[in-house]
Amino acid sequence: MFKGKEDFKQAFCEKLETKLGKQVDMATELDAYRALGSLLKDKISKNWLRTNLEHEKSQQKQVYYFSMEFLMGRLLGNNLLNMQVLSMVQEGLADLGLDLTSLEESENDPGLGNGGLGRLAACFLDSLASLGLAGHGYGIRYKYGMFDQRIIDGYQVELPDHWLSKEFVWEVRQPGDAVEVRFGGEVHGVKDEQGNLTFEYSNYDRVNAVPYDVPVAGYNNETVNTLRLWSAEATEEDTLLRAFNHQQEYNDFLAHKRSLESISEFLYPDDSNEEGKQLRLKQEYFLVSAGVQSAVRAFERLELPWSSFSEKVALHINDTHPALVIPELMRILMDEKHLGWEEAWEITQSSVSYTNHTTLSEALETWPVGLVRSLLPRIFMIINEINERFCEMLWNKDPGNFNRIASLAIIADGQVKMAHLSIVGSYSVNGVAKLHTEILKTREMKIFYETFPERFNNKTNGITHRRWLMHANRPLSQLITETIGESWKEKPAQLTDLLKHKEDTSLLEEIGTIKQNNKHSFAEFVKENTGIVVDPSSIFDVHIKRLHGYKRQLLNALHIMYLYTKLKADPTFDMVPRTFIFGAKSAPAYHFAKKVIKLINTIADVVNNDADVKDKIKVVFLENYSVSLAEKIIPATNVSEQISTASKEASGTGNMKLMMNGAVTLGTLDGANVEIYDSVGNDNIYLFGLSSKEVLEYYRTGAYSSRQVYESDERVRNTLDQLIHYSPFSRGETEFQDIYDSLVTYNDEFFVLKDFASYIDAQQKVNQDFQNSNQWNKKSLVNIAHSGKFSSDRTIEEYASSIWGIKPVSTVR
Ligand code: NBG
Repeated sequence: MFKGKEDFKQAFCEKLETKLGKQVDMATELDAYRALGSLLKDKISKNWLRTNLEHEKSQQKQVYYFSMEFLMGRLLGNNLLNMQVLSMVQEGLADLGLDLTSLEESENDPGLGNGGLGRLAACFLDSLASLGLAGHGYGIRYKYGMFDQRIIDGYQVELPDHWLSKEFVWEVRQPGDAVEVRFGGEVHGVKDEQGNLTFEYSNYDRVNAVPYDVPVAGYNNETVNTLRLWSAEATEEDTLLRAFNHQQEYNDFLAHKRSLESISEFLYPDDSNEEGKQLRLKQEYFLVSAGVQSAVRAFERLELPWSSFSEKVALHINDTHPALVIPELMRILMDEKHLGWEEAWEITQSSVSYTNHTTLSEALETWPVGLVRSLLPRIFMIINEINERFCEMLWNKDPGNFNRIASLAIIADGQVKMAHLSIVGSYSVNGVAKLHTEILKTREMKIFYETFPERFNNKTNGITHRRWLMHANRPLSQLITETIGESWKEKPAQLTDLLKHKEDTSLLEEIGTIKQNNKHSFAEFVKENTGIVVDPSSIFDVHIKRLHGYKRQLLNALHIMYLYTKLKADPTFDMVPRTFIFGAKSAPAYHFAKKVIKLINTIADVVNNDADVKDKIKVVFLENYSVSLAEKIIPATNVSEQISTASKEASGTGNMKLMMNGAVTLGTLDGANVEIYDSVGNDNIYLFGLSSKEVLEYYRTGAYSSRQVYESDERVRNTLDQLIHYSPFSRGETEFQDIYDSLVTYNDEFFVLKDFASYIDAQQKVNQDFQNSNQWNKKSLVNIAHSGKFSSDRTIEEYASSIWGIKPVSTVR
């Protein structure tokens, strides 16, 4: 690393010169960021090579985490932290007249993910490296990541995300490791000399998968793993060996090339929603085929028999998107390595493990048989064979039970069911929070659970405390260290030591002061970016996540309308001033969600401009919610809104980041909220609403009537009527009629009205409790203290020991 500050400064100036041909006084912030980033990458590369050599030498089992999404967020700060040079670099830059924070802001957010699922993958990579485990990510290098959200006239507008425009300094293009991926064409069965059937392909399209490797450096150790992002390019044969006789041929060639390269062009901006588009299936197979080929190559370098494949390689699939790993590995083992079905199946099934991230039916992937057959003919044959053998096994176990076979089959009703393929082809299926896993076992995947009980297990999600506490909230992190020592950084479970100090009033005051300071800085940010002036002593009440019906931003919005109306009617109504902060992107085609964004912005407009209430309520909708924005909001939050309809949120991870920063959860007993509640106890969380059992029972019986709630509860009625009758919110327009209809006419799928009364009560309690700052700070402390359990280090340790069977390779701990 660097010998000291002076050494760093010299290296930095040299880098500016050699990379950019500039001196410090000529460099812009972007220049300085690029120089600093590549300097760090050079430094990381030594350990990167060392890690790879060590893995090869020790023949360490390698985990490949296949995910269509890696929502990494900015890497500069994270790498400085993990390499333990943050303060030194900050000081060195300051000597040169540069401000590290501004440099960090120059980095584009690599937003290669939608939300929780992609961010989880990023936290996992950080934990794998920090625990010295050999685990790597395989993903796609989308040219355009998650869209850039703008709010215009209250509506969401999507702009392309040009994240590569500033150069992504961390990546290394590795054309030498490119592999070919094939689509379409025909498959022929051919008998070889021994009379064995083999398969040949013809007339297919091929595309080059070129890897770009990003180093993932562990915290305070020498491990550097790899995030390998694949990019689609036309093959050399397709581009070079052509003579164009006519303009038309050239045009056709360009169109063909463009269509091949479009595979890695953009990320589908749909969260928990399956779109079923052909290009998406191409993307999935592209990732899978490139990744499996590359993992197989690495295994072959060990020169071991195929029977030891699963001792050396673990292929993990992040939801069903990469489920084609199963037939692709079968294809390679059979068609290229000439293994028989039985042996190939044994290897595949003992190497693949699968995480389920949702029970929402609209998110469960299925693909039309015709599409899979034409796009991936050989893969389809293999899926078909897997299905037939599986159905035969079911039949032998329980002859005549057609219903069971029909409900478990991988191919049924003209569709390939990816979740079924994933369960049948893997040795481990895990849910992401206790409640979610329970729902999988007892409801959504009940019959599968009965068929393969030993495969099912729970791994409650986690988040990296390095990014979300140590980096995002340095003052709090320092206070914790002053109070309980340094070791929580390596063993976050030790945060519980804070509990010994929960009666220490001066510590509680310091926790309050840090929160207050964070709120001040955040208020500045809000003012600069939105023009809205918010009061840092008001309660910062935060709802940040994708916009989705089940996440119920609408419930929050209706409650603000209710409060506003109450304040207007009774100006003496006593409440602690409250700032409601939202950050949320909606899928571009999700019209209802977009309407909710418009409603929130309309409420903001009304409330923020009404002199009668504006000291009491402010509403801020922040544009373009992203990892880097989350890092600013979370340390400044008092109240964490986790108000999904019980049973719908598989886990949630924002809930964990917020508690780790001392916010108190206001939530339903859903996802990981249940485990947060178990940890912090009743006094340190605000619960409300239906339980998951009640919700599921209502769905089963159909006994819920939202109209009944509407008619019997005046508060509900008065609030909802303002959506459609003349009011400051509707302004006489019919814009919000569809929201009203979804709640009243179409029976409120997500029980917003049913939970409204108990939400009001819980909010009222927050309002009261916040007034006792000592007690409130104590709640903060208890939340921080119990958040160590939700570190992704704990989660990854569980995956490592009970799914992948791997141990740390090298670590200086
Ligand atoms: C999401 C769930 C969240 C969960 C994350 C990470 C999908 C399909 N699922 O509740 O909705 O926290 O996955 O597990 O994006």
